[in-house]
Amino acid sequence: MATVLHKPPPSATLERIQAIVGPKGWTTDPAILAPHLLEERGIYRGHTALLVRPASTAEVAAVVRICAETRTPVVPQGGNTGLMGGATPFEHGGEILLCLSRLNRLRAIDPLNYTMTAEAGCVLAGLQQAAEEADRLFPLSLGAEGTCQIGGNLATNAGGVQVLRYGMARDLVLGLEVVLPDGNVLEGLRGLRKDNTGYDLKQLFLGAEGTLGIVTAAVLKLFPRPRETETAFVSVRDPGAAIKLLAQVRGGTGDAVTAFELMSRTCLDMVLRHIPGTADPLAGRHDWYVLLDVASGDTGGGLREALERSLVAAMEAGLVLDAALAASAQQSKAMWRIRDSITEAQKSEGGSIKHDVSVPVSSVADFIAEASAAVASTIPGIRPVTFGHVGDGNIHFNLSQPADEPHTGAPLAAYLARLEEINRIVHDIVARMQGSISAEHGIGRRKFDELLRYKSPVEIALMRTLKRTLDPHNIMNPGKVVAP
Ligand code: FAD
Ligand code: 2HG
Ligand code: ZN
Repeated sequence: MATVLHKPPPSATLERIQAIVGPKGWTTDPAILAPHLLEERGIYRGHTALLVRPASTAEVAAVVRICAETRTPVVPQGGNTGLMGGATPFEHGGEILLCLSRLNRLRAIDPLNYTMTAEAGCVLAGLQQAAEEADRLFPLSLGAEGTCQIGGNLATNAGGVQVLRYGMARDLVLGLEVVLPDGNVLEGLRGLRKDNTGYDLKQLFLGAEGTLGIVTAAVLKLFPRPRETETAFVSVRDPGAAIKLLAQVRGGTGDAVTAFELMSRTCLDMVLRHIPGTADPLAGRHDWYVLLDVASGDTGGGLREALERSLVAAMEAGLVLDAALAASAQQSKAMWRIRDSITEAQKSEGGSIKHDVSVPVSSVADFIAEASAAVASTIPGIRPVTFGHVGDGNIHFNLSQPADEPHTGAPLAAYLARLEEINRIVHDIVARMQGSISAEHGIGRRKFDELLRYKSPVEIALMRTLKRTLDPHNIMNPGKVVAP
């Protein structure tokens, strides 16, 4: 694991930064700092001498200019929901933490251009709502949407549940404003669909996890709002049947599938056990389920019939065992609550060794079968919590500790100590299937070493060249993603 050795910045540097943002823009209060220093799953707990909250791009730029001059490393933080430890400062306390939460204005919305211009600290759910009020759709959607911020979404190139139809976060950006590691501002807030003037610079910062600059605002793509949406909770024979079902429903509904999520019975059981108010949408017990949405701009009601026809055909073909179609928006919400609660529910089931991987969609079933067998023979009783955005070939292959051992103390520590061994088994299978060891969560600190192992030397060298060129003093979120 790469650690950067630093000591807390001198007080003169901190005072200069404090003067830029004014009394409302910084804190050293341990009680306020505490949640910002703890990573989502509690895996990392960092330290900092200063949390700074600039209220404008100009303030971010002025702070970063001082950081560049004094060689003070800076960790950008959005909603702190990232799963790779990227937003948590290191334990040495030498970095300042820069939170974007006060940079939260919706600068413009242009329904005819199908765009909105939002500052980095806007909470994702708020932007979805603002788009809806303008009779438009902003399609980025994920379980953490009530807390995560658009700056964090763009910095991690977040995926979520509608990638199948609308793409990843990077596909939703037309223009970007970024504070560079020397404090200069890249002013790229253009709302153009066509702009072929050389390198697409914004793409460098999307998915860079704050290692090349601080995203301060973006021009985001909007879409027409669907007029009809149908949700189905379906039990399927096995993961292979789920993949065939996807192809069948895409074909049968005029490619109207917007979300297609697989989950195992283990996931459903954990949710039903730990999340109050959830209920199994189907009567019998099954091993595998799919939750899917189809949506269309029509209001004629034909979509539900088309979905029903596809599901009946899939039942006759033995792919689908049972299905429930949501009869109301409320029922659809209840089905989605099950899916969105898996991460939370899994927290109550002892240690978890997570893998966020992707393989070609056609290899999803083989991956699940092979990886499940491999880990079961390594740790008897290990519980694969297998779910994810299989329409994108993205599987969350999270491995919970065996049920029959204590989930605290030495047994928990012993289980988590096998992280590297289990990562190797799972990631080697992924690599053999030409997949990715991080489909959507990024690299951060957690997968820093894994990236070196699985990315080609040419790619790593190019990434390092970019890092050195843009951030020559290595002050932007050092020790995350790739070292210079
Ligand atoms: P943070 O966690 O604050 O930061 C993440 C990274 O981005 C850090 O490296 C940070 O330094 C950097 N960063 C933050 N803001 C900026 C900025 N303005 N400029 C430059 N760098 C910045 N992820 C998915 O992809 N798909 C999912 O379906 C999904 N579901 C989730 C469900 C739950 C319940 C949870 C807890 C997490 C989920 N995530 C998912 C992970 C997480 O929500 C996303 O990675 C999200 O995009 C992070 O946004 P954030 O604002 O919380 O960023
Ligand atoms: C999801 O799809 C998220 O719900 C979180 O990406 C996955 O908990 C996880 O590993
Ligand atoms: Zn996910």
